[in-house]
Amino acid sequence: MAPPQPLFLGLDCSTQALKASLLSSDLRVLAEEEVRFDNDLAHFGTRGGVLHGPEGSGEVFSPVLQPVEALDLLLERIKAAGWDVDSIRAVSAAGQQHATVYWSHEASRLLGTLDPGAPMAPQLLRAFSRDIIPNWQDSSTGAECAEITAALGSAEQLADATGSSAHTRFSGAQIAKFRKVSPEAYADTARISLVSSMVTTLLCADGDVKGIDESDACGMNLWDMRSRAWSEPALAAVAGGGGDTAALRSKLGLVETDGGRVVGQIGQWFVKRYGFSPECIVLPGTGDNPATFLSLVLRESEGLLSLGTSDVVMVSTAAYTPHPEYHAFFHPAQIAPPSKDGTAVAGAQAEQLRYFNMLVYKSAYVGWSPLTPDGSLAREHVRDKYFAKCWDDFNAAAERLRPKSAADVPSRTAFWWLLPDIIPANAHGVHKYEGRDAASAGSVDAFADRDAEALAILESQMLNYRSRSSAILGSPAGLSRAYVAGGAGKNPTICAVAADVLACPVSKAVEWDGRQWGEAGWNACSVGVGYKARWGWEREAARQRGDGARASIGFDDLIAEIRRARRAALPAEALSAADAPDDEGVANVAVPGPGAGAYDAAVGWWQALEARALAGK
Ligand code: ADP
Ligand code: XUL
Repeated sequence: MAPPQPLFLGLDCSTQALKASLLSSDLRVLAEEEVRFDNDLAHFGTRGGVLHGPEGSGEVFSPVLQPVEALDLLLERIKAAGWDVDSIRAVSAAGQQHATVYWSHEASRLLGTLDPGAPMAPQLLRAFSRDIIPNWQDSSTGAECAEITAALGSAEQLADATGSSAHTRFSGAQIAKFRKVSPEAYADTARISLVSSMVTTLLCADGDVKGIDESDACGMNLWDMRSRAWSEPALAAVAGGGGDTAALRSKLGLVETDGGRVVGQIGQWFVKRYGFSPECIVLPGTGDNPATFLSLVLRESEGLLSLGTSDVVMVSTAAYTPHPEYHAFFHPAQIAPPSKDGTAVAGAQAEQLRYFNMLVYKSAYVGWSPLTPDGSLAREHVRDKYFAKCWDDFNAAAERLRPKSAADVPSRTAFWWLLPDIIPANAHGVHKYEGRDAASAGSVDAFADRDAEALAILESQMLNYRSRSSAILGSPAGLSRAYVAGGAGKNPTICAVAADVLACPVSKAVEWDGRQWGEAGWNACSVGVGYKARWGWEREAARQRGDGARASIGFDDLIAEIRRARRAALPAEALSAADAPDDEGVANVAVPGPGAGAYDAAVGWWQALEARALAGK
């Protein structure tokens, strides 16, 4: 009998749920399970996975035991669903970015002596020195942000060093606030994890608190991306008390610089209680956004437009181009050389460092509000105001006015900053302009042609993404491909305008389900770390058999190799289908049309009008 095929597990511990994806060796998603915090762990009383501090405090957090209990329940569900956990050979986790977890001095002993006869959560009651995890929506750390900024000099200098200017949700400010508000509990903290490294620690349950992943460390305002070491001035600002950073360094621990390094084996608790194989290896976890980035295997100059409640744009680059407006992170699956503070990577070959940049079009730092985001809710607002709440009417209006040739250069644009946004900084108000000359274009309250309202907001948002992604890439050509995700990514007109304005194909992940091609319906985040688990396993297996070259295969290369093999094995009907994608796993939902050339001439015009709107002129 043929040996069972190896399987791979990705976990996604985000704001509202803990999700699991089970992957085959050729990266097909075989099954998914989830635990939703509000409903499945109702005793915590969360809404949207979080609790709020006193009115006006800006505090948003979740109970620290929530992810631990969720893991207990998830494993029960996986068992009830009959997953072949004994065949899982590697696992990796994703966690909400920025959020910090505080381990007590008892944590190591408790983690190393878990009784497989009982669930994990009741055994870890004393493993934490803080009973909450501050959530990324928290906005209570304005003072600490100012201190960190001052320590580095300015917002520009902080962004230059750590990849981002100060944000209330970032870990550095959150740790500093905890130190001030609860000095004793802070002193009693043995280690500080991010959610991704916390789940990794639980998966190994060997008594060792696992290191923070270098890509996720970039969401802390503490990791100096140029020297690839903890930033001494940032640490000093967070540690306070005359700048003694040694204790904080030891709480933060080492940083994992190789996203595919084996950091441990699955814990005995998992083996004995749920039947996992002791051979199952654990790879470093990473942030939820980096994990989503991995699920699409974004290559240099490719981007992701996540058009949900708010818009998030990710851009993959080979160069480090920090800017206070957005966030720069290290690529989450690279074999980076050991950093000064990091762990060594035996036998691995350093590859060229890679990055991704994230533009978050919402005021997460002032707390979530239904009116805050400059994303779908602004689009929805325009739809409701001018098109009777109907996407079909909105789309028809935009379609009627879209440029039909390169000569059809746009002459109207609109900025919908219903509440202050962060990109660009201090953006507020609604501003509309009509006229091809930016300096003399008239400022109007509403366009004479109502249909222009639909096209103007879409073009303006896409010109924003084109303008800034081109600046990040250092090339006017901008993105070479844009993946779309989120609610508005289902709208064909929005995708078509995106393809025209960005002058590149707009794509989605697709799958052959045995009968037809369709949009991949899986949870991108847990699948992204599932790919990482597969990559780490391939390299570890090669290392064990002494194949040094294979042990340092790059993430993108391995995934491409697997996809090619999978494509070669597809039935003829899949390849001959009218909608068969050129690449296995990736299909274009829109490509630049005859009017796309019109936007080349519009970028500078739009930039000048954005400056006018910011100045309120
Ligand atoms: P979230 O960001 O909360 O995960 P989604 O990704 O599901 O949510 O996106 C929700 C948003 O998608 C809504 O704000 C809505 O405006 C938008 N949306 C849903 N359907 C369409 C559509 N056909 N066209 C444009 N936008 C849409
Ligand atoms: C990103 C951010 C959120 C969380 C969501 O900066 O704060 O997207 O990662 O879990």
